[in-house]
Amino acid sequence: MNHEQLAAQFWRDGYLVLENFFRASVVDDLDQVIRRRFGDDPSFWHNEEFLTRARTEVIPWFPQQEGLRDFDDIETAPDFTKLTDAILGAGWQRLYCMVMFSKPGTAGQAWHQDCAPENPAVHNLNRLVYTSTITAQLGGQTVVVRGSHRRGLLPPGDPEVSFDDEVVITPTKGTVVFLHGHTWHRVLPVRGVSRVSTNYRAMPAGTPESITDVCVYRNMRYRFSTSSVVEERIAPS
Ligand SMILES: O=C(O)CCC(=O)C(=O)O
Repeated sequence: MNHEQLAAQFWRDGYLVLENFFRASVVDDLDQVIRRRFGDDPSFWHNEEFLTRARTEVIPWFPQQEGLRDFDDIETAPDFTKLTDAILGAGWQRLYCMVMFSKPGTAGQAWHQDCAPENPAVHNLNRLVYTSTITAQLGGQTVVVRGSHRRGLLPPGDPEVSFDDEVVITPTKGTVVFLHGHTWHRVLPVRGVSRVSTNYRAMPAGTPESITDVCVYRNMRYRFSTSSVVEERIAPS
């Protein structure tokens, strides 16, 4: 694996898709841990205002913060770390491991940037691991706008309307997606079965740990720590 070449591709496009990065046997075990934890019909974690306004129906879980060690091996896998070194440079830090679960028949995630893009040097890095295969039929594909990590603020507008130049990613089991926090991205509605992704978020040296507290949607900026809208970007309907 040529880490430097892949890092250059990441910085050109704002994302990088690596199929078969992890063996099925490695991610199958994690998928079972995740699905056992959530069961068939978990309750939402975010409040009603967020679910409605953000058009984002996802339930987060931070397993390492509960002392679960099952998620550590992936995080310390040599190529995973070396690629992060090549992308973020010396002194980068891990943020947290967040599993995201969406029930069938839910909205997915509307367009967002994980953090404010005003300062291009201050950002997080999503390191998404897919433990089960997503298909167009099942829904839940991840959609990005190539190069948008260099285009500044996600334009205000309808949270879910397509961009002409969007790219739809349909990850298979074992795929890893590295995604810049300023890249405009979303998750399509989930239809067939529940959808799972596991995000080992990281950040460059010197980035504040609160980097992902305020998320930018097309209709608002939302602060997770206080569960509040901190900026209306279009008039609420
Ligand atoms: O689950 C995915 O594919 C995307 C996750 C995402 O949008 C995020 O973590 O900000």
